[in-house]
Amino acid sequence: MAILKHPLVGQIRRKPAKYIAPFIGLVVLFYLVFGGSSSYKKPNSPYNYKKYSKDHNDLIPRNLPADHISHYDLNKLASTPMAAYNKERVLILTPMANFLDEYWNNLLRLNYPRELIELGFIVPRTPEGDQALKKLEKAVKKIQNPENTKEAKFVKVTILRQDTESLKSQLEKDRHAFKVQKERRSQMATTRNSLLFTTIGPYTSWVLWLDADIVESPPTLIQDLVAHDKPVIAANCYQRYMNPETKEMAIRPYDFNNWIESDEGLRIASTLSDDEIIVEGYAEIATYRPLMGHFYDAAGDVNTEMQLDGVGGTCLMVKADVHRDGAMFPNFPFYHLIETEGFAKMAKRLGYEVFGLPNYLVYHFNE
Ligand SMILES: Nc1nc2c(ncn2[C@@H]2O[C@H](COP(=O)(O)OP(=O)(O)O)[C@@H](O)[C@H]2O)c(=O)[nH]1
Ligand SMILES: [Mg+2]
Repeated sequence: MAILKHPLVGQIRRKPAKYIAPFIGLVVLFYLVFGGSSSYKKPNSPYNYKKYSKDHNDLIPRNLPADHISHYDLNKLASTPMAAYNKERVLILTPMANFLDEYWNNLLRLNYPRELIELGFIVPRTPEGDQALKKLEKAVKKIQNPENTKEAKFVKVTILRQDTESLKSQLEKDRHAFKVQKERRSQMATTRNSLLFTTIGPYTSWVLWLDADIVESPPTLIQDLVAHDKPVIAANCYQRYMNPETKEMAIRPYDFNNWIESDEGLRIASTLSDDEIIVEGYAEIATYRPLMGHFYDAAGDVNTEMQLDGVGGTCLMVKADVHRDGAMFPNFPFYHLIETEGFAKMAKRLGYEVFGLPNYLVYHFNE
């Protein structure tokens, strides 16, 4: 081998330290300058993260015997209409760009036993998210404080800081613009998936998706939704507003993602290329799908059910097995649908039925 006879190889063999030490120094310097900075990306937010000692890990339960194994029999894990009676755990999941006192107070008014409710939040890494996080932490600490013996505590609260992109502007006119929908809905899908897959446990029976701007619902929300015993069921999300003509408060539909597929919707989908999506509620794509928002009947039975093909995530109850079987929020066009509307399609493809309650109202904040 000619290379072994090279004079330089001979010199390295005689005085290895002289030649190898500078080389190692160079490698270390390169790592410090480039390696360190590329693996650690400074967040674009002023929020200070607490430094944890290396051995700190909240996820490892303490004082367990070394041979401890957790057993969960998923056959015995049920999601029944008598959820509270059967002590079924409900995981309430909220992606949170803003913290609203009205949302929190409404959450605290829910009268499902708190020792059966687990909360999960995901907050974007934006200055707005920093504000939301601070307020949320303060509110959670107040309730969960062991010295607060007056109020019942939630069995567990998880707050995640998002590691994926968010829209720069969360103003209603910007986030609702038609041209940003694919990007925004795809980001929201990733966000919802991160939240779901990090919080669902082997003991979770129900997942309630509740947006951070739902400010009013019946206190019996959880009991009412589970009572229908449906794999997926959506409340009808409305909004209160001042009617400029009558000068009185009135209500109007807000969430247009709860819909029944139409022939025109299917026809439009058949003309689209693989990458294209349909988002409901925009004049740019008139699908003529019947929207649950328009089916509200003030005099009707609050328990009226209707089958849906698309759902929104504002207030949506899901049997945990639907998610466990693999139904998630596609952040890519799935049958030309994305995020919560794609989730409904995926649940249906997995063999589950999807429902809505047109006369059961919850209210979205009015910006
Ligand atoms: N984590 C996270 N949550 C978000 C983001 N954008 C919106 N949200 C939350 O996701 C939910 C739905 O978003 P929202 O903007 O209210 O949708 P809209 O009501 O359909 O306009 C709300 O609870 C928001 O607070 C985001 O970028 N990251
Ligand atoms: Mg909203």
